[in-house]
Amino acid sequence: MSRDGADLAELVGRARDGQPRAVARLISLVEADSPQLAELARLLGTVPSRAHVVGLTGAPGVGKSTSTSALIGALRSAGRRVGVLAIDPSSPFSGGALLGDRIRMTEHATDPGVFVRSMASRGQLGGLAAAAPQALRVLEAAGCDVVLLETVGVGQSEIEVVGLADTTVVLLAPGMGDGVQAAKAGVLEIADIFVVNKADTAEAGAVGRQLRQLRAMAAPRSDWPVPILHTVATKAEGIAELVAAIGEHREWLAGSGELARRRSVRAASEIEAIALAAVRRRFPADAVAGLAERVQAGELDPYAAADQLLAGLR
Ligand SMILES: Nc1nc2c(ncn2[C@@H]2O[C@H](COP(=O)(O)OP(=O)(O)OP(=O)(O)O)[C@@H](O)[C@H]2O)c(=O)[nH]1
Ligand SMILES: [Mg+2]
Repeated sequence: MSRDGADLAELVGRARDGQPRAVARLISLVEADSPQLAELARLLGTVPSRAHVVGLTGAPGVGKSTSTSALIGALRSAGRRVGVLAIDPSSPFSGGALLGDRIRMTEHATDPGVFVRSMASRGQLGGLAAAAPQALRVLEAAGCDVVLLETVGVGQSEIEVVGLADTTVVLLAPGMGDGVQAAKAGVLEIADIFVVNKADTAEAGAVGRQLRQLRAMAAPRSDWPVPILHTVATKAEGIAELVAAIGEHREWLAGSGELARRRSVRAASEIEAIALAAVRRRFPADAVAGLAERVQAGELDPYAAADQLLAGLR
């Protein structure tokens, strides 16, 4: 663990040189909500981000990790430097490490142009909103052109992760029971690209048809025509088309002004999360516990208690 600014600057320098251990240590600092994060942000600088952040989401077992691995292969062949951030919002511990381990064990393990890190939610106020953009900046400093954000775990957390991406890829697959069901439950609105994975299985055609029907019924969110692609991630089939669609979406984002809009929304959540965490850190020790006792004893209502807490900050 680096102890002072000089060490941190050295670490950032090594990350910029693309040293995987330095990248790993910086992302660990981010994950651990280190007091050095403000200094880290300063050292990383404020240039506009070049890296394209691509979120992959979908039900468990749909093929996110397999697709991520296939995408890394295709992007590397095209000479791009790739970062992968596996995010597990459901757990305060690194459940996502499983994915990192899996990818590290594949053919990309020794490739110096690939950085794979997993990050758990800090389980705090706006944990991910504050932590993930900073982790993305670290990966970008290390020269990543594309960062793949893979969600681990399910639920409304997927939506939170989507807020971090420039382009959101929603994966469906036959036999997941909830494939198209998930699409009905709001994923339709967040997808920039649909992928029907496991196209080598019998029911893949039916999933594609149902999805096309749903897409036809939904009001278009923008003039971006959301494509439905079919892949066999295990054989990297359809992955070139997916890479092409991701590239086209990136161009559309830039040309339409939507890229700047999405990134402003992301920055707003990040700023709020940082500010709220800073406020929380300034609560006097045990102040909340003391007020809570008075609320439960019926001496104080919770709004008055919150006012007292905030007044104590000034
Ligand atoms: N037949 C077939 N199997 C696939 C395909 N893609 C992935 N699989 C298999 O589906 C299983 C789940 O794939 P993963 O990539 O681990 O899925 P995931 O979405 O990352 O799963 P979680 O991380 O648990 O949510 C594995 O056994 C894969 O080998 C495909 O295109 N066709
Ligand atoms: Mg996975």
